[in-house]
Amino acid sequence: MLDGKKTLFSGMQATGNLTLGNYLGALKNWVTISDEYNCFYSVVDMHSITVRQDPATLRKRARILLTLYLAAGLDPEKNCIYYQSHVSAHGELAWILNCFTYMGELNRMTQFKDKSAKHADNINAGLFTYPVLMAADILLYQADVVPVGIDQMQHLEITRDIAGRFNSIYGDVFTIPEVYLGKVGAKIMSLQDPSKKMSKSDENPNGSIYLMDDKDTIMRKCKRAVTDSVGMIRYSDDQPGVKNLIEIYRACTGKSVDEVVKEFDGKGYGDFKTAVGEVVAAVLIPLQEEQARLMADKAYIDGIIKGNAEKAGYYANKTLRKVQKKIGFPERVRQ
Ligand code: ATP
Ligand code: LTN
Repeated sequence: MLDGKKTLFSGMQATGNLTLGNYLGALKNWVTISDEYNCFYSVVDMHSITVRQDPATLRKRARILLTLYLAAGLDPEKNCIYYQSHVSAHGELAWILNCFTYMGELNRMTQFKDKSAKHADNINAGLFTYPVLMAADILLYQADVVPVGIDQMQHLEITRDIAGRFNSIYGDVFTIPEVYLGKVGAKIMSLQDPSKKMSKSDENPNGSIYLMDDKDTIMRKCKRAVTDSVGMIRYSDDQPGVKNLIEIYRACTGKSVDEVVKEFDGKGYGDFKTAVGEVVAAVLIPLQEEQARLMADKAYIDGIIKGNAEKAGYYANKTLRKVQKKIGFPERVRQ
């Protein structure tokens, strides 16, 4: 614990184009809670290569993601924003934790099942041990809380299990992290199929609003969103499409469900969808402008990348050395 504050860790993969789901379910919550914690926010590029990546595209997307963290409002002086691959302790701890994780545990992970079905030609060992690297990310910083969307809860559970197992053998080495679920926007669904989460790897681009979509595209996608034939704007599981649009509207405006339902009482789906498009655009367009401004300031961004990697490395190595000592690796010789 630093300055009496607890520690928070989270990360996002630099794969695909980020969606409104990533923003409302993750990034936006990160900004809201960042003052309360000592925060580490990583661009988890090592996780990205569990799926084949084009090198130039990965590099570009990683930088875009890092600047999006800043554009969303995370202050790089107060929050440690860095590339996972710049801190070698992640890979080192992941190897150690691999030896404390059971195949059976990893076999139960739904993300592994989903991703191996999607990438049947490349079911690599990294995809299988992905949650172990994620556990290493979190445990290296002794994180107390980890804000993620609902889809990542299972990975948080396995992290807690691995940490508890390690601690029960070697004493209190790791802080056992708690999951932090945002109250609003924890699961934004696809606009085309409200039974599926909005995802950057969806083949149907109309299902997702991308953070970089222009206003016309945002409006078009909202207008085309799948609803139902009920014709009433209600927050009900029987109307998953409408419920999802209400969720998006309230996450973008800060209004409550009741307020939204009242606001659109008696109105048709057409008006409602247009209003959803407007509030989404009002959130995304300024974000895009700020991201573009930051991206152009190369020296400033490079300074953040370097300084924060050093800071993250300092904390990560402290934990790594402790772990290495506990498990019996030979001490380093100091001259
Ligand atoms: P992929 O399609 O590649 O699996 P993804 O869009 O699901 O990617 P991740 O990189 O897995 O995104 O997630 C980054 C963060 O965004 C995580 O904390 C995740 O829980 C959150 N997130 C992703 N999609 C949604 C969504 N539809 N609603 C709310 N949160 C989401
Ligand atoms: N698996 C996460 C990304 C991720 C992460 C982490 C999130 C990697 N390491 C550590 C929180 C903490 C995802 O796909 N969203």
